[in-house]
Amino acid sequence: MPRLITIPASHFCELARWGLDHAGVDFEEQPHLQVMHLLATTRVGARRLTPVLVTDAGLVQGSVEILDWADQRRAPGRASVRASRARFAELLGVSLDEFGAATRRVFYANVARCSTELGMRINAPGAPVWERRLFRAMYPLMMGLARHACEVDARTVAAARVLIDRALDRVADRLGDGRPFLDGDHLCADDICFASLSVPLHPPPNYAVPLPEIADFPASVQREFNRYAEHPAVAHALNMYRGHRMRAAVDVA
Ligand SMILES: N[C@@H](CCC(=O)N[C@@H](CS)C(=O)NCC(=O)O)C(=O)O
Repeated sequence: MPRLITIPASHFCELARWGLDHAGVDFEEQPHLQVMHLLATTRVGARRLTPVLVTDAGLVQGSVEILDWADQRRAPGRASVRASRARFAELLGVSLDEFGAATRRVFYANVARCSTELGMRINAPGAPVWERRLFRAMYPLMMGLARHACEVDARTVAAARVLIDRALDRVADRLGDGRPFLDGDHLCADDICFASLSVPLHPPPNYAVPLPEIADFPASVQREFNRYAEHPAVAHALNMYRGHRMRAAVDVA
């Protein structure tokens, strides 16, 4: 069975996970905490970043690449969703990676406002016990390294918020004619990509990894979630989760 190496809190990993679930492809998820994921990715000969799918025929690396890999192997009766980075970039006005990096900066800015306990509940579900213990013991250092890797500072977070607002407005324009999906009448890869990469803007329902309740976050983070949830583009992302996320729950024992 293919193994999906993930950082459970990562929205790029969620995109790959959703692609596999949507296609009805069985897989086993191997969640790791940030920084410690490097042991898992280098062990299989992958580059640094997750998600990595380990298959009998070799590695598939990259969220969209895994979604497409799964689409080519989809179970009977599952609808095809082929991703196109170019089409997504045209929709958002920025590339998929730029949008994902921007929402990830907001994620890290929000997690920095949370207690260590809450941060562990957000970041650690499913990770091996030894990783959780070590990460918890060195939490400020680990989160600092993760923020450094993602170039998170006041300037980049402010720029990310501007980029996100512009991209959301473009998505809302596309949805302005009342269409239920970004492509028209059917769920398409853009809906999955957009909804996955928007997860940091507002925790969605029906998520594969257990997330804290909104009420558990600090008030300032809740305010930001609420502001985003009012945007029609984020409302669309949440609707995609509500109606179309066929999830395989991550084993968080
Ligand atoms: N273009 C990649 C981006 C993947 C990516 O940025 N992954 C992040 C998690 S959100 C990661 O593994 N970061 C670990 C690191 O920077 O060492 C994709 O689409 O999968």
